[in-house]
Amino acid sequence: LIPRERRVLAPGAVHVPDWLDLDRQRELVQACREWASEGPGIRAAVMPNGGQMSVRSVCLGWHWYPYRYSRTRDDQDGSPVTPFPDWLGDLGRDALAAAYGDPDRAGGYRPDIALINHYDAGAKMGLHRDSDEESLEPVVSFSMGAPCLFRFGNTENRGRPWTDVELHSGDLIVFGDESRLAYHGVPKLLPAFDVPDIGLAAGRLNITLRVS
Ligand code: AKG
Repeated sequence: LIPRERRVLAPGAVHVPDWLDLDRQRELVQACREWASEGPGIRAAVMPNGGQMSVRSVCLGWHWYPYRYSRTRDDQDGSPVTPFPDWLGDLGRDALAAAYGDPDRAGGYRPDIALINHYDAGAKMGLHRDSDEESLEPVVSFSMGAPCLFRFGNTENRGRPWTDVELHSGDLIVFGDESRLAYHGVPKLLPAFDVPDIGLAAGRLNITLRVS
């Protein structure tokens, strides 16, 4: 077995395996289920070229759709986005402290956007940069359910160099500083052996926290 230890992928980009314990994962899955059923519900966003994303997503705080943010679900029914809960910000600060080992810096982190993505077996996310936020504060990312191949690239283009990482249920990724605008994506889900029972019947759940 390959040891799963905290690993710096690039300056400012850190992978912390197994950071969320099972109870926390279950709470998050349950919360995502509730968020996904509010208002018009979870949806696969449509790209400007008319193609539909294979990932289904729901947002808190600010609603993202290609390629901007709004306080209302403008590509759905126009209803106000679900508020970003304080407890999720607390979790984001704890995650940042764990990844960077700097509680002082983490104390000032105030995420106000959550993007929740659900991947079914065939879903993927092409390499992209998270560049629709004005803030360059770090992105905090939680993985739950089926494992995936996560590709963390460079800040210049979608090509190499990149680092491929397996993300498993409970893993944390943080990318900020020099890596904040690095290309990254999910080329594929991996076979779901040994996925813990966290109340997620199938697929993979990812939550990213960001600052607008
Ligand atoms: C995004 O939401 O921008 C992502 O890149 C998600 C990555 C993931 O699912 O791990």
